Amino acid sequence: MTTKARFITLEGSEGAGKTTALNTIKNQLEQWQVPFIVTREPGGEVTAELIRDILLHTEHLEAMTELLLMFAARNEHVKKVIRPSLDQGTWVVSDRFVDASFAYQGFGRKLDLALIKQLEQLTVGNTQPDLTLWLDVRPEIGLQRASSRSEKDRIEQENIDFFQRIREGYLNRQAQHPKRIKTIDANQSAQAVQEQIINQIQAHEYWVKP
Ligand code: T5A
Repeated sequence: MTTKARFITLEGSEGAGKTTALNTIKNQLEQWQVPFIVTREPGGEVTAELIRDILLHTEHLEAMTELLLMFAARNEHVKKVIRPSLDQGTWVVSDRFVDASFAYQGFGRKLDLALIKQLEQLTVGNTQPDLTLWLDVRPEIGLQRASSRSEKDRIEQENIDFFQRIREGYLNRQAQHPKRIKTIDANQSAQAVQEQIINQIQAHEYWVKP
């Protein structure tokens, strides 16, 4: 096992099962006895959490405003929480990160991908995840699961075409970053999803000895 702190992110559309996946990752890191924090986006830092509230609960936001607020929150999160944690040897597990902006704002809202790339360079820089687990669920299954929960936030109220485009966005990101982004078939049972996650974490080339 390497001693360098690592950065793991979880991605997926609504109802993909990120909550269960987070618990599985936490258990694995506890077993490895590495120090870690669990955080989320949008949010994960005091000001970023305030921005999250605006993002999820404002009745209407222009797509460009949504994009800029996502990155404003991310800038606070990266500079004040993620980077300092990694620098002091603490692993970071984040429920969503920059891939979500490409999928949701780029593909979902059809905003310019080159602009998103620029914003990524400005805010994230080289604080890129070492491993991203993308929980790939068919939108109709994910939305059905998510509907069993309480009130929908602003983004969850979008139609199925929006979530189809988000899936295309994640497929596109995975094709561009095949070593970093590992696909988990999240249409399966919770137990089967959990097994895939454990396998991917244990097998990941960055920290497992050959
Ligand atoms: N966003 C975020 C952007 O647009 N751009 C960005 O850059 C970023 C960072 C955040 C929103 O912001 C958007 C994306 C989001 O719309 P959020 O609440 O953090 O909002 O994100 P959600 O995706 O909404 O997260 P959730 O926690 O709501 O979804 P999960 O984690 O995927 O769903 P989960 O784990 O709660 O599961 C849903 C239900 O399904 C069941 C669970 O028990 C639960 O009841 N379930 C399963 N059932 C059967 N089989 C399985 N395998 C199951 N897995 C889970």
